[in-house]
Amino acid sequence: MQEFLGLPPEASTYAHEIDGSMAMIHWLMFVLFAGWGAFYVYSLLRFRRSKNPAARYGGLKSKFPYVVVAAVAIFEGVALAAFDLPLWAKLVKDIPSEKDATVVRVVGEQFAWNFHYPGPDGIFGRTDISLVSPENPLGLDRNDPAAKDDITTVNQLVIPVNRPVIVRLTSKDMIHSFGIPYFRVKQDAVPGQSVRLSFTPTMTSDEVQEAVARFYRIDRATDTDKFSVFVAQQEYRDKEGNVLLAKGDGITPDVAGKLADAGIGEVRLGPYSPIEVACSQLCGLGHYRMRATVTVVTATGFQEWIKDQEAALQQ
Ligand SMILES: [Cu+2]
Repeated sequence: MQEFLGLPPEASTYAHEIDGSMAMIHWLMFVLFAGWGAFYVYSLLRFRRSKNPAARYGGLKSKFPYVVVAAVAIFEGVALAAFDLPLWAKLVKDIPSEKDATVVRVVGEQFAWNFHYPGPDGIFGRTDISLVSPENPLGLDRNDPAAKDDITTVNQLVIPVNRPVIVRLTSKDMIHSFGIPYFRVKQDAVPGQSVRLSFTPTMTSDEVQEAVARFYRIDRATDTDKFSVFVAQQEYRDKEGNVLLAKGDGITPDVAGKLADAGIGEVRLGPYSPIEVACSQLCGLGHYRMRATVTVVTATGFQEWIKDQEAALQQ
C-alpha cells in the first residue's frame, strides 16, 4: 500500500499506522467520488431533456436525497474521528520515560535547526537568551556544571536505531515545523512553547539508503553535478578487475567516462544522506533551505559519536 501511494519507506515504529490511516482516507474519498460520480451520471441520463421535455424546476419534493446527503456526511465524520483521533491521541500520549530514550532539545530558527544533547550526565545545561551569538546559537551557558558535557550541533541530528527518541521542540523566532517524512513525524515548533514528541527509528540511514537506491543511466554525457548527493550502492569493476567505482563513492565526470569505457551503462545509486528534517511551515525566504540531516546509527555507533563529541569538547 505504501508503494501504491508512492510513499517513502516506513522508517519508524508508527509510520505504518500513519500510512494506513492515509490509505483509508484515500479509499474513503475514492468511494465517495465513485458514488457521487455515479449519481451525477444517473441524473444526467434520467432527467435528460429528450425524455423530460416539460421539466419543472420547482426543486425536490422527496426528503430522501437530503437524508442520503446527511447520512454520508455523518458517516465521513465518524469514520475520520473513529480512526484518526485515537491514532493521534496515541502518538501524543504514548511518550516513554526519558530514562529509556534519547532526549534531544530541538530549537528551530530562521533558517536552521539547532540540536542540544544533555551529554552523559543526562541534564540539559542552562541556556540564556543574552548568551545567544552566531557561535552559540542556543545561548548555552558553558559555566553551568550541567552544561559542561552538553553537545550541540547545527543541522545535524544523530540518533540510535530501535530506541525511542524524545524531542523537546521549540523555536526562537517564529513557527517552524519539525517534519521527518521517513518517520512520518511532523510537529509545529512554536516560540515560547516546549512541545514533546516521540518516535522510534526502525531503520538506520544505511538501510534507508539501500531501500531507496535505484539504477541510474550514466554515460559520458551525464551531468554528474546532478548526482552530487548520490553514492554507489555496490562496487563496479572493469574486466581486468580494477575498481572503477567503489561502494559509497560518488560519480565524477572521470568515473562516468571510465564506466562508459568498461561498457557499464547503469549504476545503482542511493542518496548520501537520505533522512532529513524538512521545515514544514513556510517560515520566510530561506524556508526551502531549512533542513537538517538525520543520521540513524546503531547503538554502538551512537556511543562512538557521543564519545567523539565529548573528546572534541575537551579540546
Ligand atoms: Cu522553518
